[in-house]
Amino acid sequence: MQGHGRCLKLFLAFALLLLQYAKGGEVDHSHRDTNVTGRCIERERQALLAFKRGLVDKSDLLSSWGSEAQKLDCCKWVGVSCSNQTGHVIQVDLHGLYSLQGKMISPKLIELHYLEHLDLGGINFIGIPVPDLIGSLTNLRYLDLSFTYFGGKFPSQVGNLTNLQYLALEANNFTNAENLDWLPLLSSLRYLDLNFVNLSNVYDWPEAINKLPKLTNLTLEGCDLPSPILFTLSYINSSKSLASVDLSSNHLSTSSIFIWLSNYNTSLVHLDLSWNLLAGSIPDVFGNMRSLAHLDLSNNQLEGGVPHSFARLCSLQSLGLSTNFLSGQLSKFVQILFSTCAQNSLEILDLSWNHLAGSLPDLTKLSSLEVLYLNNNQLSGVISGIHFSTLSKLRSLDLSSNSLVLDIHADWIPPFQLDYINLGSCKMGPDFPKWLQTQKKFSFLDISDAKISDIIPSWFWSLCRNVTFMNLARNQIGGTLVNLTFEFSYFPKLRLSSNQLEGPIPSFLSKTSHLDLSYNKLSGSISFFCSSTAMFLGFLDLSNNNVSGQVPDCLTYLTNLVMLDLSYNALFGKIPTTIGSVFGIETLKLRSNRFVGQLPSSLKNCTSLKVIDVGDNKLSGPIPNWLGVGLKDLVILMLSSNHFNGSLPSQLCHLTHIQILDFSMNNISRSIPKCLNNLTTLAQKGNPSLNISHFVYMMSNNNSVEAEYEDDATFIWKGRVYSYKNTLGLVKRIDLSSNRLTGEIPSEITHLVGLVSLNLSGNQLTGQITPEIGNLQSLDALDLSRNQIEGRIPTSLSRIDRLSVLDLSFNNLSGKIPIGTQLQGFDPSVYAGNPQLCGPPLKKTCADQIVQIDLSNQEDDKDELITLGFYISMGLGFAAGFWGVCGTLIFKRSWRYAYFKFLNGLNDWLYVQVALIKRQLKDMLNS
Ligand SMILES: *[C@@H]1O[C@H](CO)[C@@H](O)[C@H](O)[C@H]1NC(C)=O
Ligand SMILES: *[C@@H]1O[C@H](CO)[C@@H](O)[C@H](O)[C@H]1NC(C)=O
Ligand SMILES: *[C@@H]1O[C@H](CO)[C@@H](O)[C@H](O)[C@H]1NC(C)=O
Ligand SMILES: *[C@@H]1O[C@H](CO)[C@@H](O)[C@H](O)[C@H]1NC(C)=O
Ligand SMILES: *[C@@H]1O[C@H](CO)[C@@H](O)[C@H](O)[C@H]1NC(C)=O
Ligand SMILES: CC(=O)N[C@H]1CO[C@H](CO)[C@@H](O)[C@@H]1O
Repeated sequence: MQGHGRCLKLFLAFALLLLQYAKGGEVDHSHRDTNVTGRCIERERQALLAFKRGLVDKSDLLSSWGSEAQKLDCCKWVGVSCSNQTGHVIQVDLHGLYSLQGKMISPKLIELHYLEHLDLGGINFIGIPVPDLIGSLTNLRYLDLSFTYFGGKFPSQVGNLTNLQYLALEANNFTNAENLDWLPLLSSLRYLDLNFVNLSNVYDWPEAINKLPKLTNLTLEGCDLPSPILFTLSYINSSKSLASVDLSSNHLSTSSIFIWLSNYNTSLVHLDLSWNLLAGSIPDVFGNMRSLAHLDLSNNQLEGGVPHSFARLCSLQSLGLSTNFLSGQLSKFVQILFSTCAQNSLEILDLSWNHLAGSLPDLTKLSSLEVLYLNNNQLSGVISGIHFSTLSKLRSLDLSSNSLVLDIHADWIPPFQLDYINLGSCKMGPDFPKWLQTQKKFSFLDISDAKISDIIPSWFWSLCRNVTFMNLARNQIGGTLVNLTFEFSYFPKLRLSSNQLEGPIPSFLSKTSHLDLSYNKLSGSISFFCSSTAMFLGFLDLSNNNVSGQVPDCLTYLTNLVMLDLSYNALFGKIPTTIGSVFGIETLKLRSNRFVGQLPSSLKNCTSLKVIDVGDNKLSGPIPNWLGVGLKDLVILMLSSNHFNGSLPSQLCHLTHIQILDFSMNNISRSIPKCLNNLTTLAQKGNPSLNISHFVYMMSNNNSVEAEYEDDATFIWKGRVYSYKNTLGLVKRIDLSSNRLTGEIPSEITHLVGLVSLNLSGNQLTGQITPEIGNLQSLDALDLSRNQIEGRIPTSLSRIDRLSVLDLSFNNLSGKIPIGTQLQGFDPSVYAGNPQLCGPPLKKTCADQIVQIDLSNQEDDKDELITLGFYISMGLGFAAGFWGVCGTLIFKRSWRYAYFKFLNGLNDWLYVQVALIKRQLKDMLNS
């Protein structure tokens, strides 16, 4: 939720624009006097026509602008208004005609000298600069160029428009404004919107604003505003009229901003400082803003509690303090806020995502409260119906992610009708909450993780007709999902995962946009989505159930599906060819079923696929070439534990985004392709994003909304089954183990410096381990066991500091195990089955008994982690014995690398001894 608010805001704005456009893109011109004819002045008509020629009007929105006889009166043209006295064009308002594009602005526009109102908001001028002539239209009182995507230099010529009262330049693509020196010239300005104009170099912006005596509304969202410098804060001449100030999404960090704002103590009504870097405690300054009705300080780094001065805010209607580091008892907050006057005015209180503790205090005085968000704090205690007894206006309630218990009498009749109910993680079981039956209007319901172990009552579903989101996950809700004959009004997002639901999946669930039924006991076939109502299904997770039968060949209905997970069920038969019609699919998981046959070739149409996991089935045939040709976006490809045969096609090397390639436990033969160095993601260290996330388009409330989901992947890692989600982006692995691969390990594999795990065990590989193996510096696990690899273990292997799992057993390796590193720290079994290997940690000594002591530091990169603290910790570690060392390493993971680096540097015989003792200790502990 955190951090998405802003995207949501932008998205909603965009959706609204679209909606307006969809409604015909018509502007309201009802105020225009349509009866007066023949007033249009020819020179101005020609200027307007020239202006039109500078636009691209594909949808013919300006069809009324023409030279034909019946169109002579330009005062009747769409968006044009003339003065009813002089006949001059005084207004051109094309706001909201979003399909218009601008190529240029005709210089003839200058003829519209009497123009007072120019609104081109939303016309895309694709980066051309604002022409200078704008500065000549000096009668302009209203200029709106927001969302016009003009580029070039900031148009400071608007400073010539001294009559301007309204100026909006939001969302253009100007280069940084160098100064606001032009601004004080606009002495009549009341409304100024420079949202998303880069003002990062304008340190004196508060001074420029102070010089506008009539300014009431100021919005500078996302301008990269620097904090004001104290000496630029002048109190003289400052405007006293500012009522609404939006400085959200900037870099404001110091208290100088509060000093500046205190100029406007008496006038401020609306103040938004959200998404800045404000730190420390909340200052007293707001308490002096007597008219303040809306205050938003959310998404900063504020600490402590609310100051006592807040008690003086008698007009406060909404207070947003979400996502800060506020702490203390919630009751203290409530006491201060509502001790006096605000208790009657406050409608919206958002204290979510802080560190507030204590129990829910008495809220009954807040009788005007409509929205209460206390989620994601550290609240505890028991809530009863009495807490809400007077809150008859409440419509949004979020208490989720605390440690609250809802102890509500079964007969409780709440005084409110909620629209938004989020009580996730509030314990309210074991019975299904009966009071929900009184709530007839909710569109959002989350009672996940609530310790409900009951059956969904029959009255429940009919209340859900209009939901857009419903989450009952992680309870013990049982029973069958009855096949109701109703349809959802919208296409809701439903999460019912991790419950005890049984029986077949009813067809009314097909009219959803997101359906998660994973981890239940559902059975029967999955034909419920064979219906045209499934067309908006974007996310479908049925994994870990008991559904069986064949996948019906009607995937053609799932035209918007992005994610399909049918893993861990009892499905069988072939993967239907209609999968090829799910063009937008990005994640396909069919793991652990009993699918047979080949991968359908229609899958190559699904060019958006990023994740394919069909592991643990009975699929057969060759690994198709088209995987590498058509599915270029693949990040994860898991075909393990099937019956695939043939060779590894060299086309796989085209998968430049691939991170996980798992073909283990098949019958793949021939050699490993040499072109592996083309797998560019694996050939890079690290990863810019930790997770692999996808956006799903969803329908809700007749609007489209995007939702996000993150991929996870489960596989065997160091001998255990692991699931990765939040850090999946860091997992880079190749697993070709347990096949019939032959030939040498291509040396190109050492280009894959991002690899974290490489498993080639259980094949028939020959040749030597390439001496460059040490290039794989990210490697955490290397398994080459059960092959026919010969020669010495390259010394470079000993320089992979992170290596924590190694298996070289059952090959034909020979010679001495390189000394001076953690290679001696591994259990001897990792070298077993190589009769000609010798040296520690093996008991077998080598023929040449001379132990080389190399004290030179091979690592030329210095490492700050090897600090005094590290040595001390090491010392303590050794003092405390083996577990002390381990404790240190487990405690601070980054130190583990430092530790191994340190040992590499040390690189002497002594260490070998220590390693041996350590291993013996370990053996002792294990036995
Ligand atoms: C003409 O303009 C005046 C002032 O702008 C306005 O009061 C009047 O209603 C207008 N007349 C018509 C017929 O629109
Ligand atoms: C702006 O005003 C100044 C001074 O009146 C004038 O010299 C300049 O030409 C004007 N610029 C534009 C673009 O009209
Ligand atoms: C904005 O300008 C930059 C640099 O001039 C350009 O790369 C970018 O594509 C422009 N964006 C839009 C939306 O025009
Ligand atoms: C200016 O701010 C006031 C106070 O917040 C608000 O009521 C008004 O709608 C704003 N005006 C515009 C044009 O946005
Ligand atoms: C669903 O919405 C419709 C239309 O807004 C309304 O008439 C109906 O009462 C609502 N039903 C429920 C259960 O909320
Ligand atoms: C007085 C006059 O011209 N009235 C006209 C105003 O416009 C409407 C609709 O265009 C006509 O129906 C009236 O006759």
